[in-house]
Amino acid sequence: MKASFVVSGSGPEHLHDVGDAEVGFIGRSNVGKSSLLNSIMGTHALVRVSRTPGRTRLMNQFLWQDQVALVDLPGYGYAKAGRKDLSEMQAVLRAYLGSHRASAMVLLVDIRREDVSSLDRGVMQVVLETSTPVLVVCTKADQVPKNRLLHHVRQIESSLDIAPGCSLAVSSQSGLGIVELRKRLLEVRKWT
Ligand SMILES: Nc1nc2c(ncn2[C@@H]2O[C@H](COP(=O)(O)OP(=O)(O)OP(=O)(O)O)[C@@H](O)[C@H]2O)c(=O)[nH]1
Ligand SMILES: [Mg+2]
Repeated sequence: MKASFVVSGSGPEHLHDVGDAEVGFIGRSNVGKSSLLNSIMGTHALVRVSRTPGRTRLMNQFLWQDQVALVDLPGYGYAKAGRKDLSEMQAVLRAYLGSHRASAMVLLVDIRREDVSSLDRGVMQVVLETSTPVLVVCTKADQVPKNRLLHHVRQIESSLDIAPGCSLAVSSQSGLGIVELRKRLLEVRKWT
């Protein structure tokens, strides 16, 4: 596995043209974006995992396998950050999508939240408006009993209005779904 940090920036104009494709990772603060990026890339500390939520303020770009650029976008919905944080995040997301850098997006939702938040639905809508392909990834799958996993996944799919079977359950802790996610990311140009 090969991975490197490329650059940090407040907007898409700071990112570099590296690899054959780019994928943006978005989700609520504390959902496990940075941990997932480390798991995908097989690194432990390349992406900083926050002890306090809401810390990733910048876009952080990584290059994985010399092929795919992965961008850790700022998290949203951290209660203490308030409304300003939300509108800032939406502006950042719109700017990122508007730059047409991303071949696709990965939207992360916590698998324990069967009914996803209106924030996640809002983000999904913004992404779909730009016709960017999106994969919904249900994080922290180690936190629900195995026999409840599918139920949670189906609930999330239904509350985001996506077809059953279109999301992927993962765990950075147990490694569940990581091999499948890597496989999909390497063929991201085929996503629809
Ligand atoms: N049980 C479990 N905990 C996880 C998993 N992934 C992340 N966490 C924990 O969730 C917390 C947040 O993880 P991060 O990866 O920093 O989340 P983030 O989405 O990058 O957060 P921000 O950058 O603050 O928006 C940390 O305490 C992680 O250890 C997982 O798969 N399972
Ligand atoms: Mg983070």
